[in-house]
Amino acid sequence: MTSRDDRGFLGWAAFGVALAALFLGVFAVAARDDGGETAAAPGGAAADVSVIDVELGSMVFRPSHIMAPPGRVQLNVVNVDTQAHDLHILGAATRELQPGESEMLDLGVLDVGVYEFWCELPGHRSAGMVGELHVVANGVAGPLNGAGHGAGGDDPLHGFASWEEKDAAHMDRAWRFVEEEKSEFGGQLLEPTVLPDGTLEFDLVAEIVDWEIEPGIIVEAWTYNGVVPAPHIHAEVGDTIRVNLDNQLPVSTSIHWHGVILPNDQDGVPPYTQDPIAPGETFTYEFVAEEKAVGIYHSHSSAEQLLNGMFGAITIGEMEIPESLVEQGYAAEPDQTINMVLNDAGTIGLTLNGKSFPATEPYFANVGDTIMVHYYNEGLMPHPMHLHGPPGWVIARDGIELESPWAGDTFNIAPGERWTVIHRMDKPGVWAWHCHIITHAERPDGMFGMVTAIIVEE
Ligand SMILES: [Cu+2]
Repeated sequence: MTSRDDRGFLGWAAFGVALAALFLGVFAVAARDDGGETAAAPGGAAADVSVIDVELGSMVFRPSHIMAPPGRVQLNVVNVDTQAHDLHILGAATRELQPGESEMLDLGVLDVGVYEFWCELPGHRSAGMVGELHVVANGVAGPLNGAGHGAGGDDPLHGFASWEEKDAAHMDRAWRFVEEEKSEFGGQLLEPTVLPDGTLEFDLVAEIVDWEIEPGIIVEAWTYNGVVPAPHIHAEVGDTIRVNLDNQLPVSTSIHWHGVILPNDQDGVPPYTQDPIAPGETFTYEFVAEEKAVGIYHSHSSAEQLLNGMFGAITIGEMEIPESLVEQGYAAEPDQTINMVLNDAGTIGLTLNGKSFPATEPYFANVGDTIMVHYYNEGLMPHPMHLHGPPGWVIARDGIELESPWAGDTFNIAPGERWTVIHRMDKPGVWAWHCHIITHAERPDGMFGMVTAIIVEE
């Protein structure tokens, strides 16, 4: 991976102070209630044991989707139902628990992956008693959706000796965002080869690489061209797009062009529209860009491929800023357009554009700039994205321009959706930008995951 310091970011000390103060204010009030307990050592050392509460309810696990960082995992299984249940996972199981009974189930040391659990009593599994444990590199012990209640919320110091020590750990992570050298970012524009007939030809290689999501946290990512997100493909309406996909994965694959209008045989869904692309094979997709799009291309061959990194933006044409907003002082053409791909599972974990804070990309703007943000959710749950400061206007949903834009400051992007939002940055400073499921943005030793900031200069 190449190092990157082309913006003089290390000189942003003054903003760092503002950043730290800002983040303190934001998260100091956020209640820690992630339903789980990570035995984090003071100073933010990695967790040794993750203890997660799971309730056995009426044909349901609560929560049904749980998350943990790699390492030793224990499930505190409690039967709150009026009939017996058990919990099976990874060759381990609780005994048959009667109403009111509980058992601590030790799963041992787990590596990154998705592990199914279920109740083995006759008929219970098919009635819905199934769930998933997602072990992700930057995971936090608890429900995957960050909601719910459980053990671990009793210690406001989260294992630190004092509030000063806890603050120091939080400030350290915030400062790292400012001071630490950033590694390679994915999602850069992919330059096509322009053929004599005008066709834009793009080359993609599906391959597994080591990808740094946070300094020191390197995961096995499934990628296009070795980066997460995959390179950004852009064309204009009317262009012919040709994509050569070289499959260097150990399994078959395919690309679905989500949100792009194209002929059925280019839709990338084996076996309906094509055969699976075998390991070592190359397959060529070709279609005319018929309509504007804010699309996402991704593997349609397994959840693992997609969640572990095989996703990237494909845009056709530009979303237009409505005249009604231009009249209010927004620029007719954005000063900058930002693609922000959201993920929350697989090896990539809780990330913005394949990076977890403090490794996330900082953004820069000048006072008065109009920025256009395309959000793409490639994860398993909605993420309410919140940029501090100016409100935003949703001008397009899923690449379809709205007749009436609408305003807000928090936008709940569901899996598969793409929202286009306009902001005018009218006040200088460091403006935090994060998912507002707070457990996707903060953990006991400070901010992590789905957090970045935009730095606005006079
Ligand atoms: Cu979130």
